[in-house]
Amino acid sequence: MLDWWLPENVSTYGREIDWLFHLIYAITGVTAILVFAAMLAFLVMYRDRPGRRARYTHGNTTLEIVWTVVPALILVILTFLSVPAWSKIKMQAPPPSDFVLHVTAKQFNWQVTYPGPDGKFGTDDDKTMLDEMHVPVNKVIHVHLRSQDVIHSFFVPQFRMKQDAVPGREIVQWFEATKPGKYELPCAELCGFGHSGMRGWIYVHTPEEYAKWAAENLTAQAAPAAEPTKAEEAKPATPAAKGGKAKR
Ligand SMILES: [Cu+2]
Repeated sequence: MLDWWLPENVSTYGREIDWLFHLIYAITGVTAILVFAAMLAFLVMYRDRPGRRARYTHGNTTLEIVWTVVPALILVILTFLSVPAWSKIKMQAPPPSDFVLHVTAKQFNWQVTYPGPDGKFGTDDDKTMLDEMHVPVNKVIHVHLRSQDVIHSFFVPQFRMKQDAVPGREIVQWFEATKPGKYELPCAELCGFGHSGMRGWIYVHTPEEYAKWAAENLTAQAAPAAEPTKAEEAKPATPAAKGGKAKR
């Protein structure tokens, strides 16, 4: 149901998010229909007619208790139903993985850093891409998310993944994509004048394609993928750098 208007899900935990989304959508949809139907019915039933006088009512305590308790119960039940998905995606430690990326958001780009041939971050051979991420399919990817200036939001609709990047914090998130393709990575937080242009692309490759891409782009000899001026800006990932431009 309703799948035609959500973007295709290509994430291992997407089904759980979609199920909750549809459940909440159905509850709010039915509630909206009931409210509008009651409103229309009352408009007709209590319309002005000759000889009819308005009557004062003190209200109905039972009714008020019912319409307070029922929505409260629905909210509590929804909370409990959300706990498994929420804790799996956000609260528990991510599933173990040796594939770690550092993503530093800044006005108005995503800087995606690979550890380079030595497998360590913060060394000279780190490779930083601008607005571009390449990952293999069916692999848990850890994303260490930071921001260099203001709050941004890392959002991949097809992965059902959304996480704020907050200055001064490093937030670890994860995803596992189930289908190769090119997926949009827009910033979902109004982060400044160029916000609408802040978007990147995530390329999910088959393992063979990824190995080929990595051999061409992540080895010591590979040229930086981003154009030089932007790559210069992109390299240092100091969270506190101000004004949207990193300094060495
Ligand atoms: Cu942003």
